[in-house]
Amino acid sequence: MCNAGPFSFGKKTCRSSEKYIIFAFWICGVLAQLVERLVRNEKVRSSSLLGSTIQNPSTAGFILKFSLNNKWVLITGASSGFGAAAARAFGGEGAKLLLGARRVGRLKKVAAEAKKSGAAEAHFHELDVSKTASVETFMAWAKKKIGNRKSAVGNLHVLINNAGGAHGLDSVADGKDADWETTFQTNVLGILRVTRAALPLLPHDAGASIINIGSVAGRSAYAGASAYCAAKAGELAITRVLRHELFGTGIRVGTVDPGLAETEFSNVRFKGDKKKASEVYADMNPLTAEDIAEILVWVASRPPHVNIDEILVKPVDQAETGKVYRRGK
Ligand code: NDP
Ligand code: 8X3
Repeated sequence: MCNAGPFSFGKKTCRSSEKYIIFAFWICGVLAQLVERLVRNEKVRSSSLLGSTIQNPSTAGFILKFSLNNKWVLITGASSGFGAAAARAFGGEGAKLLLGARRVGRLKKVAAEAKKSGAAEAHFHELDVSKTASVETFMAWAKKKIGNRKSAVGNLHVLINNAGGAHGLDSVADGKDADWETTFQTNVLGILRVTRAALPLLPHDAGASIINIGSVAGRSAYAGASAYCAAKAGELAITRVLRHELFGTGIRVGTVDPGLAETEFSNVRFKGDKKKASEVYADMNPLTAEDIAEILVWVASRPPHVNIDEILVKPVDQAETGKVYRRGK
């Protein structure tokens, strides 16, 4: 017999077969400890870790990440800006995409880009979030795509309520009804309609997420943005209400609130006036659509027990809504 100990066998030398047996026992012990530690982590951290992957075993413990590979991700307003960049970014994670917006030609292009970046599937369908009938038709289509998984609950893991924007920069005194109405129809009622229709598709206790796109405008005021500030404050309120209403379901709810980002946003706000739109970002470094897409992927891929409630993200050159540092040329 030789002395115990994994590698040092004491004074006596073991025969090589005994060494192998002891080494095998030692390896089994280490593996058992690792598995036990992982199981303990899962029990503590989450009621269900379906879809989680062990990303990085380290001395600090296991870092768990919710894998987006082959998960269904629905993005509204996917034809440009944040939505299009998010489609490419979630595609890069191997997700299965359901993309909606009014410009179907643009969606087709975005879906092809997302496939190229690695999406397991990328489907698109016309969607106008300002119309209940359109939202319901879109969600019926989405349900069909996701397919019957022989389960009462759905299989949609990520809903991104991104469609929206600002219309005009008039003071209240000069405000136009059409601008105000469109702003509320898309940024506020759009989120409510899409979320109501999508909720039956979101599985409970399985790491599903609803991520709404808010804005710095929902947290502070600037002249000319009364309806937009009110609408994005409404988005923030809806997100917080959903957090209460979905409490206990395991469905995560959060908002990502960007500052100035160069997309088609200002072009839409100024109704196609490209000069006015480009002045918004002149001589400063705005956020990009990709910056936001990366954050969306990060939020959705946290372990299922982690809810990122609210993220406020601004360019370094923007301290407040109206306070922008212009660098000069
Ligand atoms: P874009 O104008 O590039 O994208 C807006 C997207 O929303 C488009 O895909 C558009 O698609 C879609 N959309 C607009 N109205 C509707 C509708 N009625 N039904 C369906 N889709 C609609 O701008 P951003 O990417 O910047 O904007 C995305 C979101 O981010 C918006 O909610 C915006 O308020 C918000 N935001 C933007 C910031 C910025 O500085 N850029 C900062 C903070 C928040 P289509 O026209 O094809 O329907
Ligand atoms: C868009 C950002 O500052 O133009 O929501 O309102 S801002």
